[in-house]
Amino acid sequence: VTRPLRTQVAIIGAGPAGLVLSHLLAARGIDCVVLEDRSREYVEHRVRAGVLEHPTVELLRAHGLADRLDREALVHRGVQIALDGRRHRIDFEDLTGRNITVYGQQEVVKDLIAARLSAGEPIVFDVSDVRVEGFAGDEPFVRYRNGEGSVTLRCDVIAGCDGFHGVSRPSLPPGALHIHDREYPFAWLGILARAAPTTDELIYSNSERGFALYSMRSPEITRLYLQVDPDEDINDWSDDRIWGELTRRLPTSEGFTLLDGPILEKAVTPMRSFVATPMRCGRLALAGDAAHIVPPTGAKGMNLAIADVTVLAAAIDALERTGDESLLADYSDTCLQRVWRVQHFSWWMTSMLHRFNDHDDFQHQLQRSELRWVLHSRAASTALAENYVGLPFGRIYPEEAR
Ligand code: RFL
Ligand code: PHB
Repeated sequence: VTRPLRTQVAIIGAGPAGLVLSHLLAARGIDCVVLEDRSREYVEHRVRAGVLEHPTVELLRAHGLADRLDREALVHRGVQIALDGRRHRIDFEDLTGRNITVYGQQEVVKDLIAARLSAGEPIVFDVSDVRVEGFAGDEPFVRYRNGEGSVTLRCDVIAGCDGFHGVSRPSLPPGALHIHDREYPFAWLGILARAAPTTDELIYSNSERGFALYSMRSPEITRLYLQVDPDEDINDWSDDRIWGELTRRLPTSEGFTLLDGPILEKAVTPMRSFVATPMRCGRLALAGDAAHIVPPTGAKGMNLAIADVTVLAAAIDALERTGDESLLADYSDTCLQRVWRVQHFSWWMTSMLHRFNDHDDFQHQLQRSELRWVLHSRAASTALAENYVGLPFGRIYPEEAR
């Protein structure tokens, strides 16, 4: 057993939320320790999201964290949506003056880890038995084990950035949280393939056989997804079956070629909408997937995680600098404005693009009508574009009284 350590902020989890928070705090001269239960190797190679919103890129740039991103990432000025094999383009630049950036989440994570370690700031990987305690009062602490034994880390605030399966959310007292959630009758089978992308934009395809998404990571790597049953066994999907199904669902007859290649990675991801409220209990604040999950159709999860921690960093700054707890008290309400907007957008994109119950013809006709309206009306396309490129961080309805 080692003697208790002390820091200003204990951050649980080295995903996008925890790592970005560590940089935002460092920029304000606030000390923190990031605790991660996986290895550095593991978190740097976990394949996940790929789309960065405009405000996310601006934030990374403003903190000097976008050098490699600016060299290597792909800027997309719009997105394509296919219906019945016909492609339509939503032009983000024209509709909003903004764009999105395609850059793998694990690349963001690598850059954030490298920048923090090279500044000599701590990230403790491979910890175990993490426990968050004392947060109902103003002397919270975290207990964990590392190679040397059991450690107690005292702090002013604990940031629960440990994802959906972390320890922070389950550590709240029973009854402290209200859970709002929804499950969908499908999942996504995602692959990463060594094959050159043949368009410079993503294609979201609503087809009679189910949803498919054409995305990419680099000029050599494509990222593709298929709607499948939630209990689908990945072993039933040979590479040939995957490519065959992608060919049928993507708009391949209309001047778009799907190049295949070796599949480097495949996995089935369940789809879920989930919000735990409030996002704070005393000195424990939840951020990112620890507090909420969105279905991936809107490409929002990583961006929303980063939006949360910008609010949290400002709240912790006020507390540390002047003892003012009011921003921390408002943290949950401030975040939830944007969280619910993004929840709605992600649910809306999911509902417009997937194949639902075959027997509900009325619902099916409504879905097609809505999607056609979005593709043909400038007002409706603008609504999609504005949400997709990313709403401002912080309070999105600042005029509403607190
Ligand atoms: P993370 O990334 O899950 O990080 C949490 C970290 O906490 C660690 N951890 C613990 N550490 C210490 N002690 C414990 N007890 C711990 N328990 C867990 C974990 O190892 C991990 O390192 O959460 P964070 O930071 O909130 O970030 C959220 C995002 O990762 C997530 O929302 C996105 O990946 C979602 N997502 C997408 N988001 C986008 O913005 N754009 C996309 O295009 C997009 N596509 C996707 C996605 C997620 C997917 N999957 C597989 C879930 C596509 C997929 C397929
Ligand atoms: C991805 O490239 O992984 C990706 C892109 C768009 C989404 C979800 C995932 O909506």
